[in-house]
Amino acid sequence: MLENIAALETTAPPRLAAAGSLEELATLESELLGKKSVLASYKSQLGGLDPDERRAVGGALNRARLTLEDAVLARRLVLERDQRRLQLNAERLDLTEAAPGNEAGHLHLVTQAMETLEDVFVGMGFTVAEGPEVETDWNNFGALNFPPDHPARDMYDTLYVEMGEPGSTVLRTHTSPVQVRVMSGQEPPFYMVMPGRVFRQDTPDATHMPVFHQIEGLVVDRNITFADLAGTLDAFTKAFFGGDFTSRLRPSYFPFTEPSAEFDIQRPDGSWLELGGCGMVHPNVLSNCGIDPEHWQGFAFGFGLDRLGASAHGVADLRDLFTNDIRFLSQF
Ligand code: FA5
Repeated sequence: MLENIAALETTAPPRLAAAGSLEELATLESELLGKKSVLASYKSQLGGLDPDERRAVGGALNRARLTLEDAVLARRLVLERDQRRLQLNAERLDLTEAAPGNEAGHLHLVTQAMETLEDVFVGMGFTVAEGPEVETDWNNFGALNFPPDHPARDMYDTLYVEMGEPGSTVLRTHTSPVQVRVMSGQEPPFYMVMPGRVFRQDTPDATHMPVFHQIEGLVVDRNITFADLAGTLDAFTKAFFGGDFTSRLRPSYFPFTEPSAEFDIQRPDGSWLELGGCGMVHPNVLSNCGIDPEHWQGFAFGFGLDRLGASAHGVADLRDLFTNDIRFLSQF
């Protein structure tokens, strides 16, 4: 028995190490260590041996079992690692290498829309600013002339962050708080655009996402009128979409602008698309940011970038933009 066990301890590990697949390894493991293995049968015969022999054979059996189990484990780790590597290679998506037959990665449709918009406004003399996605209630609402508990706050299904006093910190619901950051502590004139990600408790559907993108515009200078706003938006429409697009303003309401309007563009086929809101900066907002409304006037606007990018490419459902299916995204 002892000789057989010692022989097994020498011959079994190389067999296990040579197993070519996890299935082969499982078969060998059951043959060498399972209920019908030589080791198991010797173990069942231990009771018939005299005490000295039993101790010697029992010890040898335990050592052999441990050696074989170690060999199984070592081989399993190698085979599993190889299998993972094969799987990773099969699923690998190379977005960086522009080799023949291998398409190079490119910017997401919404990022493209954002960068094009920035370029158009930079060409019109604007500069670009950014703000944080986690905001104070004051910057997102208070400074923008939303009184506490005012029903206008219900226009936005706000996501609150557990930080500071309850209700004092939000995921910004629009890019308008960046206006507050730009105006507070700086002297006008301002000609700025502010792109970024915003958050609302909206259920995803064809035209709504809980996380989406806006670009904010702010102009503050002397003698700025509503005509400057209309003219700027029309010049932007022509520069971004081309000469065969026109725009219109419809009366609307925002607490931070007065008067306020919705800004729509008309496509060459005659259909209208709502791009966002705009208006003359409310005097209370200027005062809240330390700017004297007797001396300075301004206008602001905020466009939804996802709807803009989607409709520019005939994408009917916003959700398709964010499922990250490379076959879909590579079309744009
Ligand atoms: C605003 O967010 C205002 N801050 C815009 C503004 C700025 C007005 C400056 C005046 C002055 P509104 O909630 O309407 O307004 O959103 C603006 C645009 O964002 C909408 O026209 C739409 O294009 C887009 N939008 C709104 N909610 C969603 C959503 N859930 N998913 C995708 N786009 C959205």
